[in-house]
Amino acid sequence: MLSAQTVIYVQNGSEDLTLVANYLAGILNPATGFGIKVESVDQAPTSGIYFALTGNEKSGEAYELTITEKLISLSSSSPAGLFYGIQTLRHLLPASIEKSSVQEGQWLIATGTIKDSPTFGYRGAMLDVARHFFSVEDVKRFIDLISIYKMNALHLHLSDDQGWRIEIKSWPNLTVVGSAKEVGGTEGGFYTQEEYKGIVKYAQDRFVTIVPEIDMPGHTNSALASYAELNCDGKATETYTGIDVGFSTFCTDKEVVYEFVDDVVRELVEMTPGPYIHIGGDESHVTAMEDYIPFIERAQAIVKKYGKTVMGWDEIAHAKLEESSVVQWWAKVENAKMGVEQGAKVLVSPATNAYLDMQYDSTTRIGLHWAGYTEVDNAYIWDPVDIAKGIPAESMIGIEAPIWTETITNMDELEYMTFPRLPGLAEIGWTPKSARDWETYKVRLGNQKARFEALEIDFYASKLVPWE
Ligand code: TNX
Repeated sequence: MLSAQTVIYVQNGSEDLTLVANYLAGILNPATGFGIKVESVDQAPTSGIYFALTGNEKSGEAYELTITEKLISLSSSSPAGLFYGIQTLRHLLPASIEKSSVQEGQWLIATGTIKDSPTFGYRGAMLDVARHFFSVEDVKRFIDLISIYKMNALHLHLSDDQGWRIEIKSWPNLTVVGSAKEVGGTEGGFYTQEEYKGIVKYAQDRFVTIVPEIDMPGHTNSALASYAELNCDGKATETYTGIDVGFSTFCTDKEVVYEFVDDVVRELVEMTPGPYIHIGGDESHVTAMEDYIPFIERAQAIVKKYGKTVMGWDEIAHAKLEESSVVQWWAKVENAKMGVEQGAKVLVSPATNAYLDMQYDSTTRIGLHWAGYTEVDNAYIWDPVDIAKGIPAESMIGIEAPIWTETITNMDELEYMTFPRLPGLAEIGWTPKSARDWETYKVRLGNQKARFEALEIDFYASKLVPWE
């Protein structure tokens, strides 16, 4: 039981441990009102909460949590593992722990031992901030929400036909013209580089890697409207606030296009501690294949030159890929296979099961349904290896759940589409197939209701789930 006397002890004053211990204190203190503190010890204490690092590897997301009547002991070979152990501890506490003001109650925790580790190293969500812009505060809240379910990557779709959302100092019109509007013609927005670095840091403190995406050579109208020279006819396009796709393209024969890509990638890389730069590559319907392929290959070479790994939507597999490159399967599994045959890796995001912008059913007021309706069970009852027939688990880095925002205009709508599907998708990334079962999962999900409410998450109360 937590009490006003509870202390979080960290082994030998380790800085890494202190950071995660402070994060736990930040979760426990608002609702308990205890003012739990972090202290350093050189030996395991007999009571309280104790964090220890075992071994010296900094990677490795496994953790062990042992709870006895007096002591909660959490160990891992890495701070990330401790962070996931904290999330588990959080779920073992009453849901009211999530409230931001002091709550009555006994903070009881069941005793026992949990040894836990993830199936996939990449467990992500994607947020489209181009169709509708989401503020820095919104993105931070989204990071907090995905990290409760042990996701560790947030892919930000930073540019599309309707908006350019990241400051690029060498091409300033991008954020003068290109970011002004969003779908529907309302005011858009962008992140300054300082703001973006703040997002990256916030994510890093929660062991979430930000994967920035600049979508090209299609989905580029916001850039084409900002700079005339990126167009074949040398004329800037009109800005666009509709929701069609596949009508724009860079002029792939022009050298200035590659100077542009080089500058954008260089500036992005300077703000990106994570390994990936996502180059988009989807739905370039007005780029001829003989132009598309060399474009992707040059963009890939630019990303490589700056020391990063390419990620791209599955169409990029038509080009010659580096073995390190990652093909994000969303539409055609044959494309993903073509990537694997070249030695590339696959990120699994089938639109039919993993897209959070798909409507739950025909009565859902927001969202799309081009890939079908995705009820809560459909988002849970699938397995990456089974669904991507012919692609071995070794070629998969993990799974990602994208949310596209053509119809999603604010945080409430975003949460409504994300919850309660995201916890199930996160579980597919974390838990082996043998331990996943809808009948027991739906009960566990139903128990999350109080937690969603305490966190003020707007969620879809699907009839398939026995909400407690
Ligand atoms: C297809 S998924 C797209 C996006 C849309 C999305 C809507 C992908 C790589 N391309 O441009 O926003 O469908 O669900």
